[in-house]
Amino acid sequence: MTYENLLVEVKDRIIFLTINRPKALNALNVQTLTEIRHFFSAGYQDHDDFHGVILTGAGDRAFVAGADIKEFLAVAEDGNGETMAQRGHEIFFLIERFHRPVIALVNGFALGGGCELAMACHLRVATENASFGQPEVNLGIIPGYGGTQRLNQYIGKGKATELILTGDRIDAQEAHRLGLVNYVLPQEEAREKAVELLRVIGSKGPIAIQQSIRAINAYYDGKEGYAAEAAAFGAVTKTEDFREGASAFVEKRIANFRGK
Ligand code: CO8
Repeated sequence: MTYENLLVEVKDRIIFLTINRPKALNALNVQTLTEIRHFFSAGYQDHDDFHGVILTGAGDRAFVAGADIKEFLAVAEDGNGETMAQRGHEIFFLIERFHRPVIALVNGFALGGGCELAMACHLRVATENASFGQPEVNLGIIPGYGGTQRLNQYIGKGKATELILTGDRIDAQEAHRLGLVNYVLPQEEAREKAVELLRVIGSKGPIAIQQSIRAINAYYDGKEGYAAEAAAFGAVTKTEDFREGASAFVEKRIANFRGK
């Protein structure tokens, strides 16, 4: 498969995977998600000769600013919000269950689906300008790519609930304090840190690494929460509030929600 929106660069046994839609702040459209799915399933699944993957966003403003709001407004109007969320879950599970460590190098906005993507990775290294949040409620929807499940895992139910219900954004230092990211560093040092982490991990027994990932994930493997999230996402995408919220974003105005 030829990638339109992903750049793949292999250097010293490390794969740099860059989401390359900087004009849309690397928002995840269907094409990009299809390519991510391909990379983590067909692309490199059977290769063992690399230490791991560093996943980042092109440019210096965003890791990923979320699902592509302009596109999913159209797609969700077909009435398949639940299926869209389920498809997203499957792709993010591929990352979480990948046989080599995947490090999110969060170099700017990690919002909505972008925060969820970073959380599906095994480790997160943030640059000082990074920010995180689940702003879906501003659009009249909820996190749909696992955010209601994974944010709890990293920062606990209380703070996760606050962030999801307010849609507030936090900066990299706060994300570090809460345990959402492993390191916060200036831009160049952040990249070096991610490389160094993969080199250290790459020097260990690959089977031990793979089995560690499998065992860590096993604790969090409950399917019910993800199914509930997909069903809830399907429900909210049927509301007028969702159309209002997403249209307000596209039209660059404040949404007027009416609870319908
Ligand atoms: N989708 C599509 N386009 C986007 C997105 C996005 N998520 N984010 C930014 N863009 C576009 C803008 O529309 C703009 O395009 P244009 O130049 O054509 O107007 C360009 O990127 C630059 O953005 P801004 O002009 O808005 O830049 P600012 O610096 O003023 O603001 C922000 C940066 C704060 C990041 C702002 O762009 C923003 O708030 N973006 C949206 C963030 C957001 O709400 N993310 C969550 C999206 S919903 C989601 O992720 C749900 C996930 C689960 C889905 C499950 C099933 C589908």
